[in-house]
Amino acid sequence: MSRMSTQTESKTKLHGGRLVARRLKQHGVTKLFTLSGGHLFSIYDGCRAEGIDLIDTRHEQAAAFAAEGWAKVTRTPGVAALTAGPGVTNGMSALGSAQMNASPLVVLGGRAPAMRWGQGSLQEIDHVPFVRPLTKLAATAGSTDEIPGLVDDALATALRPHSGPTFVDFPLDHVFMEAEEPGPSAPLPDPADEPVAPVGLERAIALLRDAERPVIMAGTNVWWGHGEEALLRLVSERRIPVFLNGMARGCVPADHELFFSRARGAGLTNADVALVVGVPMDFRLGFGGAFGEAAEIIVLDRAEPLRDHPREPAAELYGGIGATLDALREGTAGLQDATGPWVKQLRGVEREKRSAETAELTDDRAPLHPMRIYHELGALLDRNAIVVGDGGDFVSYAGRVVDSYEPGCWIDPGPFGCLGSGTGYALAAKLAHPGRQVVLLHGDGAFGFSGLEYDTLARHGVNVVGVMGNNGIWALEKHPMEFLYGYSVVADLRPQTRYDTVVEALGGHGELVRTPAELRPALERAFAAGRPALVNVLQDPNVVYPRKSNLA
Ligand SMILES: Cc1ncc(C[n+]2csc(CCOP(=O)(O)OP(=O)(O)O)c2C)c(N)n1
Ligand SMILES: [Mg+2]
Repeated sequence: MSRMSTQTESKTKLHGGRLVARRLKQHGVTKLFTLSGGHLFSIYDGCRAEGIDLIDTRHEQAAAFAAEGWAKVTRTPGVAALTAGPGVTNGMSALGSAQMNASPLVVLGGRAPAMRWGQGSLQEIDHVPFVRPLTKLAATAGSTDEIPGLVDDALATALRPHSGPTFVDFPLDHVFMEAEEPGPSAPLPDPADEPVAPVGLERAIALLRDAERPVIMAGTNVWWGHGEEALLRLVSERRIPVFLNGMARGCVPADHELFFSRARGAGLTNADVALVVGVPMDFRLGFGGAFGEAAEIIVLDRAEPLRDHPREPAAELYGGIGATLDALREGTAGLQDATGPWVKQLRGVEREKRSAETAELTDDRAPLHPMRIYHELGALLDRNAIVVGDGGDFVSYAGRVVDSYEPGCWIDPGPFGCLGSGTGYALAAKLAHPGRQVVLLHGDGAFGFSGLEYDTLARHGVNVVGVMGNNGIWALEKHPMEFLYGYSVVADLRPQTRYDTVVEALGGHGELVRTPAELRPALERAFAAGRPALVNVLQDPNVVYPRKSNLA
């Protein structure tokens, strides 16, 4: 050990950065998202030697969100390397986000050298205590020999249920020195191996079998747990209306006869039995209050919850989502004969609510109504287009009206709600699926956090199409504050800023849209531009999103 080296080849020993890269490669990692820092040079050298692509951003936040986005669209670990000190602190919002989204994000940190620890090296700070509350594993490599095992552990722990972020940092001396590589490690955990929930099944089956108005409310862990096919089978064969949020969107296609979105209020409040799968009863479900008081709740998740359920479930199932959904389907033969009137009732509500949207979807005003923007955009989207949302009200509207037909097609920040996450997510989504449309919806406020990443998109030839709802305000804050106080502060932006010319200056294609008639041709040019593009759509700031609550 202990010879400083930047060589990539050595007969029996490899430098620490090469060891990092070899473990990543063995486990199928093909991209490393990063922003340069000397503490990371040996990891770059290792990646170069092992053929792992280095994708460099303009802010570590974007690198870390890109890694989380990679995880979201591939269901494999997304990996970011962040330099010591400020590199790691800049990645913390993405760690918080990944924790709430259960995203298998792996952050590799640079770190001041161990041999000088405590003497005041550049950027010397102990990351572990401040990333630990955000991660499932946070550790420092104690020597070069420890590196391979720690990288294996960080990847496997990130994937194991409940999935979530992990962190390892590498002291400069350890990651530049050499050690022998141990033999190959165990393969990463596979959700297909997760067994059926060992308890609760009989009770859950009994509840469902007697139901007349059953619903399924499914969320993000269905996607992480690879439960989408079993979910579709259960829904289709037992004819249970289904509502989706988070990363479960698209698990049942939007045009499936049992999929509902506008009828969610009616469905959840009037259900007699609700199967809540892969999603906590958090604010999005009114802490359980979204379901009627008399509803019997069956909870299914990949593992026991990280916090107590806000209301008592009638049955709890913790195990493989696919296996358990299949067992529920097998145990409830005949249920489909009972749900006909209920499905019909919800379909009526769904139809009525959808037709009530027509006026807004075709609204002629200039600057535009956000619904009109989505009406025009929707007409150009492929069935497997990936839509990333990053903004306030503009994205809330999208969440209501943009339909998903396949899972992994709707990417939003999730319950952490971090503005600025979208550019990293979109970068990763398009790198993972270069043949598919990737559309990035920006609020004009949100754009400020990561708009300079169009430089990253342009440098790496990643042709994301951005669509901005430019209302010159932080609408999701301005309107509620005016409602509460009769005035607003710190809620205004410059009106009509030419973010499209900013994107042009960064090497992209820009479009400015002032009227509805200009929008579709501008979108078509953006999709055909052969460069990352931003369609800057001037949007009416007076449109108030019909919001019930946003904080609790
Ligand atoms: C990092 C971060 N800072 C602040 C907020 C609070 N916040 C939520 S929505 C919003 C307004 C977003 O404005 P914009 O992106 O222009 O979208 P609009 O609501 O105008 O459509 C703000 C400031 C947040 N969610 N994340
Ligand atoms: Mg705005």
